[in-house]
Amino acid sequence: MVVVGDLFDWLYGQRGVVPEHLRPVVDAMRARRRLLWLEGNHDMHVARALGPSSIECSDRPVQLTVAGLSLDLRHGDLVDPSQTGYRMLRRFLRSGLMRGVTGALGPALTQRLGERATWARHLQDTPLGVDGRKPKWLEAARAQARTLVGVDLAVRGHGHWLGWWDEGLVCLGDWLHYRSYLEVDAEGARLRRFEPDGEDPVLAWGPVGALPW
Ligand SMILES: [Mn+2]
Repeated sequence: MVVVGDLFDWLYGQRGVVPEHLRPVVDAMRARRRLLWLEGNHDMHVARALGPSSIECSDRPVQLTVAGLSLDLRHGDLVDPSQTGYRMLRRFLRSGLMRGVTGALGPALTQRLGERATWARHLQDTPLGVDGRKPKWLEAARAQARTLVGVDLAVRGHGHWLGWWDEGLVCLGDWLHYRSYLEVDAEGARLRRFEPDGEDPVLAWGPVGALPW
């Protein structure tokens, strides 16, 4: 299992601390035989939070071959090189200064403030019920996917553009409407929707563009 980031609204990892309300999800992940967690822009320093763990973490793009398919896995917040302001914010959040500040605040306050700031920003960017998908992000993600050599599928999160494009771009993570995931096995790849009861329906077997929001 691979998580392509932003599993939580906010997780800034401090040594050995997983906030209590996030623990059931993390425990379920630990119970998997093998799990790779790619950090997003809402989950940072995940390895530090988890401590020694069966969960592998990465803050870099990862390439994996699964059942003969070559996958390029990234969260996707860096697909657009023109977003210089965002890149500065990202660097700050991962800086030593931020580490010092969060260390002084302690885990509980860091969590509370982070969640509050994230939620406020979310409401500002995309008021509830508003389609927050940015066409510019999708264009950048498709352009980046086109530059990748020897990659069958470029799997991204971040943009909330659930869908599959001709370049091999697969975007996961809508606003929990589809509860979607990509399944890869010897027969190929398909997008599915998680159903708690019964079989998970297939959403796409190949490029279909964006699924309805
Ligand atoms: Mn993101």
